[in-house]
Amino acid sequence: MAEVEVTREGAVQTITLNRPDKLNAFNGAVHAGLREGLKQARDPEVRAVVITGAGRGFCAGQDLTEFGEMPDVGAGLRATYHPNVLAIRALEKPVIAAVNGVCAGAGLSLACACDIRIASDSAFFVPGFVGIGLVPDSGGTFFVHRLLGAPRAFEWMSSNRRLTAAEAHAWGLASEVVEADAFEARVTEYAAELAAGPTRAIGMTKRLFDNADTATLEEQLELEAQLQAVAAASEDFAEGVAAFIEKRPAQFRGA
Ligand code: LHQ
Repeated sequence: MAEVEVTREGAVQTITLNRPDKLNAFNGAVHAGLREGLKQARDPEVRAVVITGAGRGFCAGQDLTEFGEMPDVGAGLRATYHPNVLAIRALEKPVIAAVNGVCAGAGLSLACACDIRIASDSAFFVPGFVGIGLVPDSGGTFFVHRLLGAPRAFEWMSSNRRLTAAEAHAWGLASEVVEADAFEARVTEYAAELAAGPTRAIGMTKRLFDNADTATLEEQLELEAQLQAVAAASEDFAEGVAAFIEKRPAQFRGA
């Protein structure tokens, strides 16, 4: 069976990391499968993407038994992890990390690179890196810092403390925690809701928030004005206004 499975249900594409006996740890095949899945997700018919894991893990980070695949660590990161992290940020549509279980190391970085994290109550989050004498990579410092703020991010990432799903929720790392039995159904429902939204506006909102991290107020105002002009010219805006006036739910088409 493939190390990464890509399926599509309506406008939702699901990418499932599929090495359950290794808690879906990354190896070359997982990187390649994820890359292919993210490439397919560029299809305009796809309006929401879910990344999840098979079995009891989301992803345990780098496969430590196949570490030999990467004799030059810096080059290895650049060639494997980086393109996928950048591809998630470049997708102009929402990417949900459906954190079904254990989430560690570069698996934590992957979840944090996504736009939204929903966690099963059986999931837990652990830095991993410091546990084996490494620094956070694959965007771990970038995203965790932004999600939690520097003091909490540093304290956590230097401690290797296991966060329960409830703690992750309290910290704002996960937007929602769902009972394990109801998790899949809730993810399906949530992804379908997002996929029925005004995808271009949601995608541009993502771009704006990413830009806001480094922009000045003047630059941000300017980009907002530019992208609002694009949004205001979209079919979905016309539909949104018509639906409001006609007092009916909008039927967005992502166009
Ligand atoms: C694994 C793994 C794993 C292989 C569980 N590899 N088998 C990038 C590239 C360059 C440099 C290196 O760094 C990176 C980025 C990184 O991601 S570094 C961080 C790598 N990840 C870790 O250090 C986490 C290692 N795993 C753990 O600490 C634990 O397994 C966690 C806390 C994730 C889960 O603990 P448990 O729930 O107690 O499960 P377990 O430890 O029993 O694991 C289940 C199985 O999965 C087990 O195999 P076995 O044959 O004994 O059943 C583990 O060996 C295997 N597994 N993580 N990363």
